[in-house]
Amino acid sequence: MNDVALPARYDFAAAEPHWQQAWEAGACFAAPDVPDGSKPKYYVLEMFPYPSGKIHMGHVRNYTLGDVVARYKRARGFQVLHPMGWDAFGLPAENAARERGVHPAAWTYQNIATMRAELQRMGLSIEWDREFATCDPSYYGQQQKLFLEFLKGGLVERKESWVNWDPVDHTVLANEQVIDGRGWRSGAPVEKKKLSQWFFSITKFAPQLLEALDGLDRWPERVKLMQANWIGRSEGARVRFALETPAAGQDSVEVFTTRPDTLFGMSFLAVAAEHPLAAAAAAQNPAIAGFITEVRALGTSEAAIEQAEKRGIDTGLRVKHPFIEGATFPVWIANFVLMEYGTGAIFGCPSGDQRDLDFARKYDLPVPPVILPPGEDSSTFAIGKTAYTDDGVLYNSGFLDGLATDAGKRAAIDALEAKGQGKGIVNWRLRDWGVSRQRYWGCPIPVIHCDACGTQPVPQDQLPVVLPEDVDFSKSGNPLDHHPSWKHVACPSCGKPALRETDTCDTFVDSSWYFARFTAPKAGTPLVAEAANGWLPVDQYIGGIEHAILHLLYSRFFTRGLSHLGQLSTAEPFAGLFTQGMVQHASYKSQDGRWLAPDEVDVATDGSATDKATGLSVTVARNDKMSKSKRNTIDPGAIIDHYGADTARWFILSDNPPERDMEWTESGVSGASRFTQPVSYTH
Ligand code: ANZ
Ligand code: ZN
Repeated sequence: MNDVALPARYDFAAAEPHWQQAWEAGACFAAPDVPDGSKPKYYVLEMFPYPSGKIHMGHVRNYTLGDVVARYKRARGFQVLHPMGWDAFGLPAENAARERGVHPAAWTYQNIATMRAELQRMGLSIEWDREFATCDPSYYGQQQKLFLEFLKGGLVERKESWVNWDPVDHTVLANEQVIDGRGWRSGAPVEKKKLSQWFFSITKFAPQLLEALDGLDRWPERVKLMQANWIGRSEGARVRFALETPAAGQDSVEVFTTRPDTLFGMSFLAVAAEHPLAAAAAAQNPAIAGFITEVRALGTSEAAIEQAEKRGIDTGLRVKHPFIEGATFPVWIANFVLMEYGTGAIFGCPSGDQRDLDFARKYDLPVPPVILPPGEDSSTFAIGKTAYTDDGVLYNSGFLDGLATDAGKRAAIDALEAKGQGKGIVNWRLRDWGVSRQRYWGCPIPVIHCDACGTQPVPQDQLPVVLPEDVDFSKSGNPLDHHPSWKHVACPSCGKPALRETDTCDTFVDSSWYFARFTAPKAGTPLVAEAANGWLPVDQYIGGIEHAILHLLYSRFFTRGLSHLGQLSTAEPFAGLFTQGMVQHASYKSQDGRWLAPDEVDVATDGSATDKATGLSVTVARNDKMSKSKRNTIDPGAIIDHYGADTARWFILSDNPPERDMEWTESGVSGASRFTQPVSYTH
């Protein structure tokens, strides 16, 4: 034992606040407005938090990782920018208003105050002077300017689109908010509806967004692959099929296919439920109308459509085959054909496509094989329950016989083009980004609708369009829409009474340029060129894999848009991306089926556990996702109270490689605590 008179324990509770205040007083983490070139610049950023109420262990891991990079780079002589802000608009604040009568702004700013204090206790080397929340008028007002610049530059447009409509809540639902065909809040069956909405023209940059992925050499391959699939470049053909008898004012139907080589394996044509031919057929036949209503209840989510059983109905219409003289095929309406993709119509080739095969088997449609797999004999090869989707050699295919898949595609396209019945095209899966939301707690879209003059941008001297504070959440629908006066304005062009747009922006818009705003967070313009061009791109961005697609893609689009409009010299926002794993925790279930919190059990060294109250053994699930319902969340604040921030940070870094999931354990954190004791004395 040690008999020297050292304090019994390193006193983190005194030391940590002491140093945190010293850093603050010395402005130790302040970055210059513009990197001055005396040292290399380094911009490190963690995905900013949504102010939900309290920080969680995922935040602790995320911000600790970024902090280590920031401190390391500073120590290595870099000029480091390391800011923090709040992704503060969104539905939970409105739900709090409806459920508890608290104003969304009050709820949000209160949560921000709590979470800021928690983050500050973590001792992160953040330059708090740059902090903003996206719900500050000084932020969203600048965003409105950007919206109008994108509008002027042809990167925003208003168009009709199909949306999931909740008939009870009177709002558009995102696909994730449609659960089993019903609105997530109201439980009402969702309708598909056509609405005029604002769109960012992300598809204009589809080729660039895809090609530039190759240059992102400090991004995880997995994320790049997910983005590439989302953008979804498909080479194929449009093929026109003549209708035997005209319908819906058309004498033909166009399909998109990636496999024109399989045209001789066709057994039906299928259109989406929203296709004009489907509507024409429904007008003649109530059974068809009924089927269409059922399909619409599925919503617009691709995942839901993918999982649903393949179903269809014959319209009675028939089309002629482009190559086989005299042959005609039935036109079906099928639930797996999406109106938003390609032309909203397909030709079904059951032997070469699994969905088509499932469909053909269900409705007893023919399954002519046309691709012979390598090593198979054409006299014995047969299709059972599995379609053959790979390459092979064409047979039963007229002039294409004997050609391999690629040559067959080219030959089919050449023949279609020669006959004027089709053409080779590239199709993109990416859709334009619909940003209109019928919600209060978001950035107002800065336009005015005038009956005489059409859609008018809000004049610069009337920006920002600020959210009204006196709003009524007791009615359903958008509070901005039923506010008594807010939307009634004079047309900026003719001065007659006009209506303000009452839709607000998707909150993904707010997070699509915040990293650029951090470079000049208080400027009276959205960006300051020298600062933005000096600091961007972000050298190291850190966040969860759940943002692999939308947030990162929208940010890439915004940056590209800004550079297209001459506002930025860089086209990519994030040079390096790191996606961290989750923080998990064991969960404990008692023998009578109750979830027990970690402090209600005794855990043995072998990981088994007993209920403190009853002494009975409990079922332990290791590495479970932290969730309130399983009572296995760990509160970072309590950990810092007990062990100090350094211990929490040390454990979260030392346990497992940062890209992997890690398990938070009591034994792990107390081990980390013992480790920090001797190190701390060297302060
Ligand atoms: C005939 C065919 C034969 C097809 C075959 C595939 C295999 P990707 O790669 O995703 O672009 N398709 C086209 N439009 C569709 C829509 N609106 N809804 C549902 N499916 C649609 O897929 C293109 C293929 O998906 C197209 O090629 C088409 O089916 C189908 F042996 O055409 B194929
Ligand atoms: Zn007017």
